[in-house]
Amino acid sequence: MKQMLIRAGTGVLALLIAIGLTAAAGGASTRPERLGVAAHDLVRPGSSSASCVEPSAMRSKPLRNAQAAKSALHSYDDYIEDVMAAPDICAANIVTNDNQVITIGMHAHDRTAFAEGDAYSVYLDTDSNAATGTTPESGVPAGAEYAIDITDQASTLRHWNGTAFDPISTQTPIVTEWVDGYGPALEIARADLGDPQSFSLVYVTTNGVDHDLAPDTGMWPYTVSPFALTASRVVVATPRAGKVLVAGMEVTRSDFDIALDEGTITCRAKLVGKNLAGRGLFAGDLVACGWRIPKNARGKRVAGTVSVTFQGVTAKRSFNVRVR
Ligand SMILES: [Ca+2]
Ligand SMILES: [Ca+2]
Repeated sequence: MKQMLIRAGTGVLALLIAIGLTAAAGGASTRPERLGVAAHDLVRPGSSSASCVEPSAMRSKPLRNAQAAKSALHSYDDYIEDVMAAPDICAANIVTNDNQVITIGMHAHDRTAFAEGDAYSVYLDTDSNAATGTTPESGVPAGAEYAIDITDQASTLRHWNGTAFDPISTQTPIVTEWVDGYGPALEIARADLGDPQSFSLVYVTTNGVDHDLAPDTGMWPYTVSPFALTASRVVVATPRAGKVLVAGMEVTRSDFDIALDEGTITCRAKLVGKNLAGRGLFAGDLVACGWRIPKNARGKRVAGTVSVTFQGVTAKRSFNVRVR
């Protein structure tokens, strides 16, 4: 399963990191202190109702820190203890997007796994018009064009045909996993939802005739953001003749406010107009490049760039230093 998630994309895996469950993700390298307020502060492994905020703190707002002003990560909180038998949706329900997928996490604080009798769905109003789509009934909110039914490892999609839901196949499988200490999480291709630029959503859990709708009335709005990479200042180690010159930068991805650790790195540098051969790698939270400096280069200048491209987006920084 983990391998499948890694192959399928970073979304669910990154969600594990974003909510502070790095260990469950199999050793991802992002450190908790790099997370924003993210659900890191709201969710802990084995969380109980105590980790859900009080109703007075109900929020629907972007999760962001000063460093990642372009964050796409949003968190939504539901009341707890508003159910009889259905899984109780809690705080820190998460939605985010990159250029290809939308990642949705549902925090069910009183469950530890998918179980017989429990059902989980997300209803989406993809034309942001509550007057079109579903008519409300028990366990179904008004205005939805799509419903994702979340099941172990593979979820399914239904589309509203005007009077009822039709099951539809997706071009890309809806990658799904139960995140320990949190609840179900999935990533769905934007194209499979008609690539909406904004939508509203309602989380629904069911057990028997009991439901938890989150929010209780209406829907939570979400606006899709263009995927963005934010590069820090480039840091260059003291360049010495005959040694490897190393330059690196931190690049934050907008979907999870975490360091980018995938993509294509390009390393370019010139020593007085002559190209140096470079090599790039992801090292911890850094995108790093290395170039071997000729032994006779002392006192000469090296001008270079470190760049990384992921999902068609490039982050690039330049430097110009004198060889010691
Ligand atoms: Ca609830
Ligand atoms: Ca609608």
